[in-house]
Parts: sequence; C-alpha cells; structure tokens
Amino acid sequence: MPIDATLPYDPDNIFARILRDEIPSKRVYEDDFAIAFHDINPQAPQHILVIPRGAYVSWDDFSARGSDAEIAGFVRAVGAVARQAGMVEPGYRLLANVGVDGGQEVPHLHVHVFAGRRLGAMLP
Ligand code: D5M
Repeated sequence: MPIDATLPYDPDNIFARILRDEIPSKRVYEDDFAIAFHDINPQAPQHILVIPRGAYVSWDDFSARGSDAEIAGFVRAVGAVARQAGMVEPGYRLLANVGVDGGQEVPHLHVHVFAGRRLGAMLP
C-alpha cells in the first residue's frame, strides 16, 4: 500500500529497523549520513537502496527539513554507492518514489539505484 508522504515519521518503519540492525539486510555501504543495502525484491540485476540515517519520510521531507550537511552527505553517499558497485561506466538509474501517486511503500526516504542491464524507458 503506498503511503501518504505528509504523515509524521514512524520510527518503527522497516527501514528505521534496518538502520538500528533490528532486522537483517544485505548492507553494501555505510557512512555518517547514509547506509545502502540490497533491495529484497530486485527489479534489475543490481538494485540497491540508499537511505539517510536521519528520520525523513520522503524526498519531500528531506529536501525541506534536512540540513545542508545531511543533504550533501546523502547525495555523495548515493554517488559513492554507484561507484563502489562499478556502475558508472555501464551506467545506472536513480529513482525516488514520493507519496501515494509516486507509489512509495516504505515511509523512510530511499533512493533506488538500478544497474546491470540496459534499462528501458521510464515513462509513466
Ligand atoms: O520501494 C520500497 C522498496 O523496499 C521495494 O523495492 C522493496 C524494498 N524492501 C521492502 N522491505 C525490504 C527489506 N526488508 N529489505 C530490503 N528491501 C526491502 P518504494 O519506493 O517505497 O515503493
């Protein structure tokens, strides 16, 4: 079920629990601002999720309330994840779903990183 991106942050959402290591994930990256792990339901040969350590519901929430340091740190982390995974030369795709019409399911900001095959057109 897609979530309403204007709701308050739920500290028990599944990605918050992954951040606290309360449930397992296949982590591939971590730094002061973000962690990254494999998506449980991959839509491409490589499908990684990058999430900020801070409590932000969505891209909207983060872009409005995140500090400049958190935003810069998160953007750098997304780039580092793709470089570390060897995605830059073949290429990759970033996606962030926001709210009900965006199809967002988990109420903690996450950027999808897809790679590993020639990706199709992404028109709605
Ligand atoms: O995408 C939410 C994404 O989160 C979706 O691709 C599945 C993934 N997911 C859900 N639970 C887990 C766990 N436990 N580990 C890894 N990946 C998970 P959205 O943009 O919100 O639609």
